[in-house]
Amino acid sequence: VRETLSPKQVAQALGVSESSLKRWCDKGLLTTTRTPGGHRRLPSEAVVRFVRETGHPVPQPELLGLPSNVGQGTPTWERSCQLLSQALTEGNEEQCRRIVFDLYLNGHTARDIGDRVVARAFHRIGHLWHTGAIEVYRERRGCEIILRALHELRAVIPQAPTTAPVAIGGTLSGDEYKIPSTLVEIALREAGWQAESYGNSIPAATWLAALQDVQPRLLWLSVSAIADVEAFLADYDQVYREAASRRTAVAVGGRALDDGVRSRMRFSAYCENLQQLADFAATLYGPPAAELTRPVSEA
Ligand code: B12
Repeated sequence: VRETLSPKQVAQALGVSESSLKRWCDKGLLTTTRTPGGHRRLPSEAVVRFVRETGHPVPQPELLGLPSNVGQGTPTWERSCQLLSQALTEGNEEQCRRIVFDLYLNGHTARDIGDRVVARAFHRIGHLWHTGAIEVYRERRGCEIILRALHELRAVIPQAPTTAPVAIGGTLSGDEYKIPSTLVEIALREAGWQAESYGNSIPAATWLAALQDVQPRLLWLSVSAIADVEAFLADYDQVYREAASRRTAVAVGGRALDDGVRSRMRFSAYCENLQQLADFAATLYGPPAAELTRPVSEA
């Protein structure tokens, strides 16, 4: 996704004249910036926001750096999930990007896309792998593809102001699962936070240093794999205690946190999905609702 665009590029992408586009900019419907030379530029996130709010068609999405044929038709959750798992296992990257951006441009939230399409598609893929229906390389390649698409999605989510609270997170030692934490970061950014994922397999000691240096309002830990429960609980306890002593909220989630493990942990919130995280995060910080005013058809 291109970072900033010229009025000409945006007008062509939206299939309107340059003068109509400039009128919309003057009316404040589209945010613009100026180059040092005084030329108007449009941040791509502002263009995406305009399309999501107005439902304006995008006949040439490639000019915005978006997948071709995006924004045509109204996608449904079930169909999107089915198409995504198929495209991921086939390694069809363009189709994966299209599915994600179709939903987003249609006004759906990134957290719903994560919960209702990405997570479900990977659950299907996990099942296909488990039953021997697909080779493991298809699953791994699918992970790489979705991570690239999610980074593109992240790039069009409006940046939070520097006054917004900071959230950091990732996984503890031994947990290589990248998709959940990437989704958490995106969901928190969408909720108006300055959220940054620090990545995977981070030892407890260095989380303590991060809590000290960054002093976030919220720490999230995603837990998809636990090799040794006792070692995990000892690591986690250190991190939780440090966070609690700094009044940093701790949100946890992930498929490895079964009842037995969870009952031995302390946390501010345990979330089964991104919607629950957004609901919890809103109790800590509530920026003016960034939700769309346009009604979105229930897919
Ligand atoms: C991709 C994958 C991997 C990849 C991940 C690569 C990467 N770069 O991320 C890697 C290579 C690490 C891997 C390895 C293995 N895997 Co694997 N893997 C998967 C797979 C297919 C997808 C995982 C995923 O990312 N899902 C997408 C996310 C978004 O979904 P999610 O985790 O449910 O997350 C949602 C919620 O849980 C929640 N959430 C999650 N974390 C958090 C955190 C917070 C703060 C919040 C608020 C919410 C939240 O929000 C998310 C969105 O709704 C799953 C299948 C499945 N059912 O998920 C198998 C699966 C988890 N793997 C499995 C297995 C067996 C393995 C291996 C043992 C295989 C092997 N023999 O080597 C190893 C073990 C690794 C280990 N150390 O434990 C099994 C586990 C079975 C079991 N009983 O536990 C599964 C279920 C596949 C299967 N059906 O058998 N795997």
